[in-house]
Order: sequence, then structure tokens, then C-alpha cells
Amino acid sequence: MSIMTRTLAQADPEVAEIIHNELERQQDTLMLIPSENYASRATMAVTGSVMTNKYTEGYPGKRYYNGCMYYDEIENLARDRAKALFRADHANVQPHTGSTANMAAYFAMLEPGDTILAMKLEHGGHLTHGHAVNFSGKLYDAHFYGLSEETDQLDYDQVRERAHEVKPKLIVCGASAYPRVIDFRQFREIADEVGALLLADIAHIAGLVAAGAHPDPVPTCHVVTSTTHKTLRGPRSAFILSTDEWAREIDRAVFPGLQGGALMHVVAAKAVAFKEAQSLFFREYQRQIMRNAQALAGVLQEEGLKLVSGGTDNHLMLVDLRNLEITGRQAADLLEEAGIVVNKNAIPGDPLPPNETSGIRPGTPGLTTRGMQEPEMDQIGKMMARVIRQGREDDTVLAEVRSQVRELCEAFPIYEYLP
Ligand code: DSN
Repeated sequence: MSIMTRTLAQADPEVAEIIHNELERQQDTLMLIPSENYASRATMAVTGSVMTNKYTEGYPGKRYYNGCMYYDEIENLARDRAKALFRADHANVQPHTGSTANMAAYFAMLEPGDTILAMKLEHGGHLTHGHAVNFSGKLYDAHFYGLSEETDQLDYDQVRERAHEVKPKLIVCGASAYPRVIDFRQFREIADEVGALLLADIAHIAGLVAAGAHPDPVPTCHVVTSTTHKTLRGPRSAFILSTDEWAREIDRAVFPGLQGGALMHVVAAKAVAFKEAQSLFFREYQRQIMRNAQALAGVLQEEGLKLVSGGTDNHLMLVDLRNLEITGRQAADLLEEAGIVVNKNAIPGDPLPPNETSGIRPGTPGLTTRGMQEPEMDQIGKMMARVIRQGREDDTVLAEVRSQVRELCEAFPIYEYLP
């Protein structure tokens, strides 16, 4: 049999087995990492399609290689769907990842050495928002705003004060660990006061925004970046939205400024995901993510767990574990033994390093994709609290919860059509 026609199992049983084991892991555990989700069958089919075979440097109608007609069609479709979904003037669907989308936005809007003002990583921001170890902290003069010490929520007076102090060329809003609504209009007012540009990174909340379940950054910000695989539930990738005014600069920053050929199989999968996100079903899915987050936050609090800012308005919550004398790493490891997958996460003012942390960051997009609702959140919140409180001393707790998790996973299957 030719190397071109063998199935994966025939060609490479080792890789096939690893992927099969990963499928079983996904089916058999509860996934509460708020930046992950389960891509649809159609999205995954497209990422494994013949669209992987072509170089397409350039943009539709202006390619450097021949043979791009269907790639022009697919990229135009993805761009048009992204623009319609987010009511944006312009969309660039070529960025490979959220980090490269942010890099391209900076390249378009800034010169090296320019000043940016963004949310501190430790308060919920992102590495690419100016952290010293990241390109964004090395290339730009990065300054930060944090959360209010009283409320653990964004403090727009503090943002304003910092903006007047440092006079940034660009203000970055958006976060990767912030459980509350972001008021883009207040950011824009502050940006206008100091003559700054405004970039929103909506990677986490893109699905909520698309469904109208979170205030819209698009009319308010000059440029908006996002990933496609979190609440938006598409393939692992990213895109950039902008006003017409920034369209040319953004496109030039992505290609040729930063990337060569786009991953067109992933661009095609983004088109599929944008279409899925236009459906009424998707809007209801986003609302259920939020209802589930409220329910999970409520039960965790009833069980004595402390939430940063006292709750959630979106798809995630930050649990401050300091009163339970367990670190984020320890809690996440115990939960994983019981079949519940979360990530450890710094909390504002965390005294512990990022590989230990004092918190975890549960979220509900994945559970909601499996069809779970408030009663299941109640069950999951109670299981989590039991593991965090008793799992270290009592192995039977871990075994009992593991078995309950298996039952719940069987009752809410995922990818049951896959071999
Ligand atoms: N790793 C992503 C997250 O978990 O939020 C951010 O890049």
C-alpha cells in the first residue's frame, strides 16, 4: 500500500495510539480550563483537509503563488463571516495564534520603543501585554494598571491616572484571567483624553461578544485581536478586527511584516467556526456558559471557597485558595487525579511564584459544550470543594469523585462518533 493512502493506524500506530488515548482523556474527564473547548466535527474535518497543501502568501486577488483560486474564496468567506459576526469594518483571518495577532497589532500601531499601558499579568493580563519576559516587554516601553485593592475589579480611575502619568501611545484592554465585564467605552474615553490608540484583546470572551452577551469592543476600539478556540469554539488560531482606517496597516503587519504563508486549512476552519457562531444555537450556548459560570461560582462559594472579586460576570472565575492552605498547583494536581482538569492561576497580589500560585481558574465553556447545565454545575462544584478540602488526607475521596466524574462524562458524551 502506498505511503499516500495508508490510514494513520497503518502508517504510524504509535501516533495513532497517543491520539486515541488523548480522545479517551477528553471523553473521560471534566475540562474546566476556560481557554479550552471542544471543536466541532466540521471544524476538525477542515483542519485535516487538502487545504493544508498550499502556499498562499499575500491576500485574496494578490497572491505570490499560482493556483490560489479556492484559497481566495475561502479567505474571503472567512473574512466576510468574521466582519458580519463582529460587525467590523475589516478582518484579517491569517494570524496563526493570539500572540502573533497581538504582535501584528503592535507592529501596525507602534514603533519599537513606544509606550504601552496594559493590565498586569498578575492581575489577569497576558504575557503579550508587555510582560518583561515577552517580546512585548522587550520591544516596547510597557507600563501597567492593576485591579482595585478593595474590589479586585478594574478601577478606571487608576487606569486614567496611569494613562495621564505615562502618556502611552497604545492602551491595551482585555485579559486572560478576569471574571468581570470590561467597559470598553471607559477605556476609549481614557485613551482619547491622552491621545492614545486602543487595542482590545478579546481572546477569552470572543464567543460572548459574538453572541451579544458581553459589551461590544468593535465600535469602540481601533483594533481588536482574538483567538478562535476559547469561548468561540473554533480551530486553534486567531484573527484581527479593525476599523477601515487601520485595515492596510494591519494587513501589512501580518503579511509580509510577521508571517509568510497562512495556514489555509486553519483559515478554512475559521470560516466554519464563524458560521457556527452566527447561529441562534450558538447564542444560546454562550448564555448557558454564563449561567453555568454563575451556578458554579455560587456553589463553590457555598462550599466555602473564596472567589476573587466575589463572583463572575463571564465564563470563568478565579478561586483564591489561601484560606484553605493549599496552593494552586496542589489543588489542580489533586483535581486532575479525580478527573477534573483546571489550571493553576495567580491571583492579584499572589505571594507565590507562577509555577505554584495561590489560585485556580475554573471556567464553563467546555462543560457547556457537553450539554451540562446548572444541576451538573452544582454536582461539579461540590466535587471540586470535596477534593480541595479532603483530597490530600483521604485517597478514598479522590477515588469516589473519580468514579462520579466518569458517570457524569458518560451521561454527557463528547466525540462519540470518533473511533
Ligand atoms: N493560555 C491562554 C489562557 O489560558 O488564557 C492565554 O494565552
